[in-house]
Amino acid sequence: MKLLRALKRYSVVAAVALAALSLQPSASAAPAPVVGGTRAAQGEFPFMVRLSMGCGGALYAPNIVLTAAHCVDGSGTNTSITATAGAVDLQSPSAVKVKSTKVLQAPGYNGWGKDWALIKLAKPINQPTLKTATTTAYNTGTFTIAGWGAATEGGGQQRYLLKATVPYVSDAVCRQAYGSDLVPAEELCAGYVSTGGTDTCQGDSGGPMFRKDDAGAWIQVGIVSWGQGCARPGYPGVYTEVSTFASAIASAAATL
Ligand code: 4AZ
Repeated sequence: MKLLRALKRYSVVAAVALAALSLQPSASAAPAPVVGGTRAAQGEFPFMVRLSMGCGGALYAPNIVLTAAHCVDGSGTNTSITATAGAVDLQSPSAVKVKSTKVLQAPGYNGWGKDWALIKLAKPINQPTLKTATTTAYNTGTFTIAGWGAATEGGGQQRYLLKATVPYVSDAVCRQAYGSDLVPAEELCAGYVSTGGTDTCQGDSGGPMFRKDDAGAWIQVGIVSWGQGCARPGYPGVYTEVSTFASAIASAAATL
């Protein structure tokens, strides 16, 4: 169990190194992205953010990015993170790049659950924000995942934003994979348990898992957090349960 978490931390560090060293252009017949997905269209998920430490995020407000606690180092002044938004192609001349000013890591975060953090930006990004779930109403169904992370387990980071859909996995089924490593009140699982093949992967951490609400608007229900490898049968992806933390996130955002 500690081993799993150690692997998770290692993979994030590896993702940073990969992001710095080998941002791969993807060919037109690209292999499955995110792991098992396809390329997102320009403007399809305008709230998506790539963070320079090799994580994803979503615009919570024009000047605040919601990401994972394990993507950041603690709380306080931080001008070292660059957020890139507004383009599916990270190398697009029209991509908007904004520096951070502050980071707020979830209070009480110790590597188990509570995997959320906020990053304040030096200026607002003129793109739509992603609404966050405030109740459990949307915590089941089919979810969309997106990111610039690895398209295969151990593979390189992506230049183009990739997307896929994954079904909800119950806590009971998820516990069969992860036992007491899963914190069911704070984590949601998703994936094709029997087949594998589609999942978030290294470098997607911090990005949103989302679906449509009853009004047809995208709503964020999860934050990419961890899992055993990527897209393996029997091992769904684990996501921070946003609805559990909605009020804590709102309170924290108000202090930034
Ligand atoms: C990571 O290290 C990571 N398959 C993200 C998601 C998953 C595993 C690892 C889930 O960023």
